[in-house]
Amino acid sequence: MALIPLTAYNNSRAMASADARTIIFGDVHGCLDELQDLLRAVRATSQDKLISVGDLIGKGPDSRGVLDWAMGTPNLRCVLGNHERRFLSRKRGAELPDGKTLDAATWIQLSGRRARYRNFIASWPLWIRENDYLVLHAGFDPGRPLVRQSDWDLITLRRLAPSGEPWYARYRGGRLAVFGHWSRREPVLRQNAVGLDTGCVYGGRLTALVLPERRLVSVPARKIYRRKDSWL
Ligand SMILES: [Mn+2]
Repeated sequence: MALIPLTAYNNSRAMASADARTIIFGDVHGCLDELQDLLRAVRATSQDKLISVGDLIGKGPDSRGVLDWAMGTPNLRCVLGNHERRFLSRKRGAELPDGKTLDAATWIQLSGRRARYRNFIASWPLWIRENDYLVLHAGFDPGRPLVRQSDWDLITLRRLAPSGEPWYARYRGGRLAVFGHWSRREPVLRQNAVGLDTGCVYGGRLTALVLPERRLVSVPARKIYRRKDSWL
């Protein structure tokens, strides 16, 4: 499949455009410094539409700061990630299908304002669909419409059973699907799908897709916040 004609990792050419832009960014995981670096690199303004692919929180150094920023940013929309789902479920007897819960350090970072954060996150949708793009956290089975996907797949799916293929390899839709969740050293770039999780919390990069020009912008992690033994 042909690649999208993107100018990858070109941070120096951020264009000041009078037209409304949509800036979709990858999994932040509490990396507030890098999020601010990224917003500077794309020269984000209050006129831009900002969209998070989810997993603003979890694993990283400052999930509280990221959520406070999000709550104070009216031009931001977010889809739900599995780490937000863990946060919403973190109470006795509310185990998720993967048996995982929000990491203890993040839970502590959010102390004192958890009810406010919970109310905020509870309003996030599982996907955002516009004419030209679809944003979701992880993936879906392209053989079924979005409304017939399980919530769990939308926030965790990477590969299709039984083939084991990445879900986006089967996606034939014309609408650009933008997702996160599957961290890789390089973004997934396909004609109709872009994966933005470039593993910032693992010492990789935080990456955004700027629409309509389909330009990628990324900034490096300032440090390795979480070790990961192997990643693609
Ligand atoms: Mn995730």
